[in-house]
Amino acid sequence: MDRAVVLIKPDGIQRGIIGEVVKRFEQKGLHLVGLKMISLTDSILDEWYAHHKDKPFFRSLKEYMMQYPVVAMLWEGIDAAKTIRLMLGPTLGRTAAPGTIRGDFAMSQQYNLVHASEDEAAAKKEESLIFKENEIFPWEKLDLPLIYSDEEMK
Ligand code: 3AN
Repeated sequence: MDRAVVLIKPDGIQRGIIGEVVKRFEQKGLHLVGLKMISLTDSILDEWYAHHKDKPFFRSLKEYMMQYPVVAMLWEGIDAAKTIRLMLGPTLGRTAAPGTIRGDFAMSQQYNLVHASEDEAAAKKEESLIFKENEIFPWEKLDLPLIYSDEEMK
């Protein structure tokens, strides 16, 4: 199983969509192994958004991400990052298809409510920036054999 980090960003917290986001990933069959509220810091964000550090929006992106706390989640599943990013829709909310989270709730490029790790490598880095070992709970999810075939789980 792969993991992906999801953040409900400050605008998502203000818009009251925490339950909606968790509900969608749960009903999809993803497995929640970490969940907490956290205030992101300048140094976490420097690493988190290192790939954006030369962009003109870097400073305002960091200020926005520190304005209110975020809800951080760690989800497991086969191709977790890819699946979750499909469920989010593209970065620019107003171009996201209905049925996706951004398609249903977002209009903006910056205020696009939810972050998800881009791929497995990004997920590992983000997991280590946010979660301590004792904040991750790999509990046994009893319905996994109904979500994946034996072949897929090998
Ligand atoms: P995604 O959130 O879809 O992974 P990225 O990694 O390109 O997209 O961007 C990270 C965050 O940076 C976005 N969620 C958004 O808040 C912000 N962002 C991206 N592009 C812009 C932009 N052109 N202007 C302002 N903010 C942006």
